[in-house]
Amino acid sequence: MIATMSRPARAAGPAGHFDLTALLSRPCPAVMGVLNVTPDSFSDGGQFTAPERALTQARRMVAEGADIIDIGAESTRPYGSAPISADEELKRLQPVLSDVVGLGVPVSIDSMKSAVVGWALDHGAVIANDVWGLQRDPGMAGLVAQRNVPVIIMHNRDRADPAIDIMKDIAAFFTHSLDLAAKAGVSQDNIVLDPGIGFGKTSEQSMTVLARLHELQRFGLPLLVGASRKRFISVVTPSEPHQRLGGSIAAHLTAAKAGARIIRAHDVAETVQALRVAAAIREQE
Ligand code: HH2
Repeated sequence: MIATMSRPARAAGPAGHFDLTALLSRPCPAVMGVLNVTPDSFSDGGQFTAPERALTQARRMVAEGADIIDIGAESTRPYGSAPISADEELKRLQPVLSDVVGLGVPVSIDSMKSAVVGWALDHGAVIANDVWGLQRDPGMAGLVAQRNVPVIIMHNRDRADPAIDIMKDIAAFFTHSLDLAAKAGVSQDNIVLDPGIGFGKTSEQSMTVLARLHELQRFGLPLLVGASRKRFISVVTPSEPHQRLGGSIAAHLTAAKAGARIIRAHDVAETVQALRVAAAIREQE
C-alpha cells in the first residue's frame, strides 16, 4: 500500500453546504472512493457489509486522500446482480451512513431510487449519483431540484449493442437527461456527466468512450469517469477484478488527460498518487 499523502484543502462551503465548484476547480481531478455495502458487487461484494468493516474502509479511503465517498447498497453490475427493494437498500445503509458522513468528507449516494436518495440526503449525504441519469425513477429529477444538490447523471442502457455508435448514444441520452433536469428545475451548476464505463457497453465501446471522452466536453459540464476494476481491462489483459489496478490507473490517467474532473475508484491511495504525479508532470510542459 502507498503511504498516506497530505490532502489539499477541502471543498468547504458554508456550514452543511457542499461546494462542488470549489472541489472541481483544483488542478488535479477529485477522487471519489467507492464504498459498496452490498453482498454482490462485482469486485468487492460482501467485503463491507458489516458496518464496522464499511466504516474502517471509509476511514482508510479518507486517509488515502479521497475527496468524496460514494456509498452504494445495491450492485448495478450488468451480469448477476439481483435488483433489491428500496427497503432492503435502506436496511443496508442505515447502520453505516451517519458514521461515514461523520468522517467529514462529502458523501454521495449511489442509488437509482429517489426514496433511497431522499433518505440519504436527510442523513448527511450531499450528492446524488444516479446510474440511470434521471431516466429510471420519475421522482429523481424533482428530488434533486428541490434539494438543490449536485447530481451525477450517468449514461446507461439495458443491454449492449455492438452495432451502435456509442458516442452518439451517450450524447442523445445526456440531451434527454438534461432536458428532464431543466424541466424539473435542476441548476446547471449542480450537474456532473458520466459516460458510465461498462454500463450497457461492450468492452470495445468502453474503450472508445475513454479514447473519445474529450468529445463530451461539448456539453460544458464537468465529467466523472469510473473505470475502476471494470471488465474491459480483462479483455486487454486477462485478469480478475482485484488484479486490474494497473489497467484502472491507465484508464483513469487517460480520462484525466481528456478533462475528467472526478475519478471514481476502489483503490484510492494508488489513484491519488497516479493523478497527482501526472498533474505535476504536466505542469512542467
Ligand atoms: N460504476 C459502478 C457503480 N456506480 N456510478 C457512477 N457514477 N459511475 C460509475 O462508473 C459507476 C457508478 C460499478 O462499480 P461498483 O460500485 O464497484 O460495482 P457494483 O455496481 O457491482 O456495486
